[in-house]
Amino acid sequence: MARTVQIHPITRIEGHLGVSIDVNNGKVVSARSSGEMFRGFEVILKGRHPLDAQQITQRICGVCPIAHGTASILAQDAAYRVTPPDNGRIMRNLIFGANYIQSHILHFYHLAALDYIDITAVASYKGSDQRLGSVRDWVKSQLSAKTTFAATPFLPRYKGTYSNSQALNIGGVKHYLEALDMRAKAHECLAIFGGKAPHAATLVPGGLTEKVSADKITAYRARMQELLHFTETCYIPDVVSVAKAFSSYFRVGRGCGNFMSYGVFPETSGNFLPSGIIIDGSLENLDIQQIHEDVGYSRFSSRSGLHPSEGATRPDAHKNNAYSWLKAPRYRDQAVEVGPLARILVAYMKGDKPVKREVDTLRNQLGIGIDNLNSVMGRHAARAIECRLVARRCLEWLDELSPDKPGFQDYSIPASASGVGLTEAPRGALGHWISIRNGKIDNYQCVVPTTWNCSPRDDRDQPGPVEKALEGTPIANRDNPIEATRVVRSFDPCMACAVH
Ligand code: NFE
Ligand code: MG
Repeated sequence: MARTVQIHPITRIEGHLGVSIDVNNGKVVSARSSGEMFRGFEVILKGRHPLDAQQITQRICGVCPIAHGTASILAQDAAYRVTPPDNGRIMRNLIFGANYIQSHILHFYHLAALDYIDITAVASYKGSDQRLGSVRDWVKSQLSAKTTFAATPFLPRYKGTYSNSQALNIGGVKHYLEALDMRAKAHECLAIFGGKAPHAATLVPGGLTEKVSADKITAYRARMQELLHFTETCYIPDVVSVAKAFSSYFRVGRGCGNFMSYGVFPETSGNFLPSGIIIDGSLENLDIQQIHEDVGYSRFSSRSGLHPSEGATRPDAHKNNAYSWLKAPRYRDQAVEVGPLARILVAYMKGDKPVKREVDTLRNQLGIGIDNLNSVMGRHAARAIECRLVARRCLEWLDELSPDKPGFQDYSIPASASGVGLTEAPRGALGHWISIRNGKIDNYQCVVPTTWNCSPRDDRDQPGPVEKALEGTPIANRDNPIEATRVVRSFDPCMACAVH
């Protein structure tokens, strides 16, 4: 008989996620993903001045604020019919690119790597690195403590198989510490054109309020070169080492098989990472009219199945059968996975040359097929190669800036207007829908990456992408469901965003 195992809360993710899995004969037979804690940003925004939106929505999250700020100003660009000049478009890309890199490094080292790297191996570290020495002394004190561990990001942890390579374990912890410095550098890049980090002050419809100058370009370039170097010499090699040591995870965590990208980083024509949807096994152009959000199992009494342009958010904490504060977004009634893997697969299927080169190099290194990317390790690998692609492109964008030209195009705000802003947050497809009446926000709806990925069942009882990916996961020990947490973390969930 199936036994239900609760993993609640899931640690080392952003926000409050509970997962319940039914395990039978050593495998997950069904799963439920619950987003906890109502937030209410869509309610807060009603009646506000439209220009408050890009500041308020950035507060949905401290990890991907630029994604929300960007979606908001794109929605307003559309509503006010304004097109930013090239400098504005490029500075927006530079801010967003820095935020991507910060987020991807955070996810691998500070959230996911400890599922694979054995922190206790540092107890035998004999080298002279001071910071590693401090970690060693702390690990030793924890291992010899008679009482239970204090809760930390490292210990306690689930029992399970961790890496037995000293090089990977000690190197991984060393890079964990260096990654903290790298994230600070990425935030500095963001602040050079964003004014401050994490929540940028300069994002406005029509472009950006910051001006281009040679010293800003130089300051950004120096830091971005370091970030690219770290990505190429630490992040990608560490992901490859983990992937080789845990290669069975190229067959675990297979998702729903549908992948969507709205496209991101606008160029003079098209996007650096293209839009598209892989659905029913083939690549299609996006049609955002096919998006709706169900609330059959979500704690909302507003109508189910609404398109976001007419979306409604009425919380109902005690609704029968509801088990999540996430709505269930669907495309043509189907669950869809979003995120770096979706972006990379869409670009790959579109024949994007730089993406194809990265993916095929990685596949040769690891001896895997394209189908294996739909997995736990595939998601980590896609995120790492995307980090390199974005860092390289950021360096090129710097050369496209013109210090003597403006970054902002003026506009006026109509009394009534509406617009949609579609972009790709680090975790996947993000859309903001704004409608303005009498100069105030009449309705504002966000459909967010982790809402797609961690959604509960829809009105047709179809599971969300994470729920689906958990099905079939082998669980060696029901008291230590480490395999399930590896599946969930591979999606890099952010419940703060997902609930919004
Ligand atoms: Ni709070 Fe976010 C990203 C957005 S995820 S991290 O990336 O939008 O739902
Ligand atoms: Mg919403």
